[in-house]
Amino acid sequence: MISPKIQDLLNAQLNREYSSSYAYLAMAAYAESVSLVGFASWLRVQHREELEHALKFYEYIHAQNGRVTLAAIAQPRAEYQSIVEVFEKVLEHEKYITRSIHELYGAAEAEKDYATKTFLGWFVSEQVEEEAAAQLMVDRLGMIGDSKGSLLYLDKEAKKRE
Ligand code: OFO
Repeated sequence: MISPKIQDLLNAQLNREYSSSYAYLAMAAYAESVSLVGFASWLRVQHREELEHALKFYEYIHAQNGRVTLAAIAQPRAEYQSIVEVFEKVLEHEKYITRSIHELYGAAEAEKDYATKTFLGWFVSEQVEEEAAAQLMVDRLGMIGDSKGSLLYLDKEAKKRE
C-alpha cells in the first residue's frame, strides 16, 4: 500500500527514467553521427539501463496495488558541440537524477513508508555508480585535450562496456 502522494512521486520518477533513456539514445545518435561508435555503444548501454530502471518503478507501483500513469516524454536534445559536452551533460543529468531519488526517499521516510524506502535503496546505490561512471568519462576526455589518437583509443575502450 502506498499513499497517493508517493504514487505520484513514483510515477514522476518512472517518467524521468524514460526521459533519461530517450536522452541517452539521442546522445548515442549524435556520437554515431560523428563516427564515435564506441561512445555511441556506451550510451546505448546507458539507454537500456534506464529502460530497466523505469520498469522497476512500473513493477513496484503495481506490486503495491497502485496505478501506473504514463506522462509525455519531451523531445531530447539532438546536437552537441563535442563528445566532451555529451559526457558533461550525462554527468549533470545523473546528478539531477540522484537529487530526485533522494527527494523521493525523503518523502517515503517522512511517511514512514518502509517498503518504498527499501525499494529506493537500490537506486540510491546505483546513482553512486552512475555518477562515478560519468565522472570517469568526463575526467578521461578532459585529460586527452585535442589528441585525436587518444580520443579514438577512449572510443575503443568505451565500446567494452556491456
Ligand atoms: Fe541513470 O539513473 Fe536511472 O535511476
